[in-house]
Amino acid sequence: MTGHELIPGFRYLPGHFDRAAQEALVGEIRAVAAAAPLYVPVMPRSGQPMSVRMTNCGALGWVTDRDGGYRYQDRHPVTGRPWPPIPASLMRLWAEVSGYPKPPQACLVNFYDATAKMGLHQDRDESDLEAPVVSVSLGDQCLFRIGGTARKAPTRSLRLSSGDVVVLGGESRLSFHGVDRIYPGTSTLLRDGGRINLTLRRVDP
Ligand code: MD3
Ligand code: FE
Repeated sequence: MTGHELIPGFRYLPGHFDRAAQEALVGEIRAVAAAAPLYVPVMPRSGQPMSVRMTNCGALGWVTDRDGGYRYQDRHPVTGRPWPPIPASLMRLWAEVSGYPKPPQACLVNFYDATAKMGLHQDRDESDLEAPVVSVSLGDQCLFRIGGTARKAPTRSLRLSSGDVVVLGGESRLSFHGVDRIYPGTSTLLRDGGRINLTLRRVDP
């Protein structure tokens, strides 16, 4: 994406994590998913399943279901147990790149298989919209798209690779964004392929 520096508050840190750090993160996320299994989220009202599988770590997790809608809650919706803690390496990442004084409360884990995608949306279920969102990509590359704060504003596309970090602060925090496609076979990090995206979030002011 050329000109992404023109979206105020958007920072792209390509290759922030080296291969060894990516492997360590995958191990930590596998442990999270062992305690808090990936599940299929469904859209409010329609009950349509999303193509991404999800789980969380941290005090709060982002969840969605037919009747309750989009929200943060302190329990896994299937097991009813608290979410496991955010790994220390991700707490350090937040301290290094967020520029925000309070720690993250939630880390949403999205798993994409070769056919999964995520439609254009805004993230606005957090009460604290001053805090940035910090994203980490692991595994196969994806085509990420980001626009403006109006759905109809023009968008730019960026191919995100394993180890890349994106910080969405300032005006970019309320930008519409999504994942148009996964590029299968573009990374050897995950034995069975696919892509993991981690988003660190502050929920309460
Ligand atoms: C721009 N995830 O979980 S990460 C999401 O790759 C989400 O799984 C995508 O959108 C993924 O909500 C994109 C990059 C990202 C994350 C949060 C943002 C971009 C953002 C919040 C505001 C603006
Ligand atoms: Fe999002």
